[in-house]
Amino acid sequence: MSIFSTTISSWEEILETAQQNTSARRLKRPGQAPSTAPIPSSYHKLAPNTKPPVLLYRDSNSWCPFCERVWFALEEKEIPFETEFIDLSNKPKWYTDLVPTTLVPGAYVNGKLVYESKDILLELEEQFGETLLPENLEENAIARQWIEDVDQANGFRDIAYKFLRQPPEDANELEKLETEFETKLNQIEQTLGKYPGPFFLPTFSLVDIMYSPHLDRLAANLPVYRGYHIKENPKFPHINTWFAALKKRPAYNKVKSDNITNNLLLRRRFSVEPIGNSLPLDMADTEHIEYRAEAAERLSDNREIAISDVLKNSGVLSLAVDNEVSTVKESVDFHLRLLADYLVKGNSQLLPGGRTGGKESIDPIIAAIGAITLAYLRNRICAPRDMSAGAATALRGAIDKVLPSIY
Ligand SMILES: N[C@@H](CCC(=O)N[C@@H](CS)C(=O)NCC(=O)O)C(=O)O
Repeated sequence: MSIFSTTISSWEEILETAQQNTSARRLKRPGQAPSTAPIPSSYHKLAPNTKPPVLLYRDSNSWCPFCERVWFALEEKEIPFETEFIDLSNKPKWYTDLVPTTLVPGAYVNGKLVYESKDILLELEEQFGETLLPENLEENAIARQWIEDVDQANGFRDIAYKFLRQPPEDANELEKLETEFETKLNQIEQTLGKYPGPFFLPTFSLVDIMYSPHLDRLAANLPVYRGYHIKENPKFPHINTWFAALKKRPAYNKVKSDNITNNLLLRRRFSVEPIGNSLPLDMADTEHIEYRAEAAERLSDNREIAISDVLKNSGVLSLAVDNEVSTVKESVDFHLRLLADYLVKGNSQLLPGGRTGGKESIDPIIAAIGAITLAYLRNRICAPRDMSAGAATALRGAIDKVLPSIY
């Protein structure tokens, strides 16, 4: 019996159920990479046929921590914006002519060109009200000083990334870097303890936004690449309370990356070798219906792109018998649909019994195509480029359940 006889919903049915369970939507970008762009949560505030007040130039893979700061602030301040993606491996001349540093992020804020993440953040405060700076004058001055310090004066970022990316052969050097890094991290821990509440200042501010993309990446990567833990480390209670408070902010959950994306990126982009396993998935996110629905919505709504990407890049076509591409395509389609259906239905979706699952066992080539498709997708998905971090975690968690049922 063929696996295709397993009853699963149509793409249209899955999309409909998914959209009932999440408000997350993306803009399609036909023929372009990335194939979708986020829609700002504040878009509804924009009068019809008006341009958003901000145009953000950011990296096409959404990996850049500096761009993440700006996106975070735009979401917090509920400023509608448009995104233009810049391919950093092949920056267009118009962009390098426009922006003196040639780096992303860059932005037009009500027609004014601004670059350098810190300066864009301050410009947004200037033009849209100081909602992310304290009202109290003394605290306001401290915030501005700390914002200046994050990237330069306190040296935290340089040491942190050196520690993370240093080739591990030289054990002494690595130990020295770890000590220097911990000293810097301790300073952040002390700074977070200066005011009551979980944030750097009495209220959430640009200082939190300046630190979050970097501390997030370090907390995801250091355990895997250096065996060093920031999260759940009793040495850093304030930093851990700060992470927990960030996780409650909708804007943060929209713009952040997930641990696996961060882990894969470090290896691929910076060729750092892991010394341990990837961090376990956040199980709460894998069960969250809103995240599961978002992942299913993305997969269903963007299925043509997903299927052609799997066919082109995963190696499945090598399993085509007599060059019969349509059977491979059908199998890729089927397994993605099985996954999307499982995401919206959860454990009530009856999964196939696997290659050795008795009478209903699957044709081994079909099962192999399914296994490749899902294993490829697990590492291909990149948050927040393709979906939110929570949805990416739910998707990877669902793949971990579906994969063993087919192969
Ligand atoms: N100080 C800058 C740093 C920006 C930056 O380093 N951007 C990187 C991406 S993460 C970039 O544009 N790299 C492209 C290049 O170096 O050509 C800021 O805060 O905006």
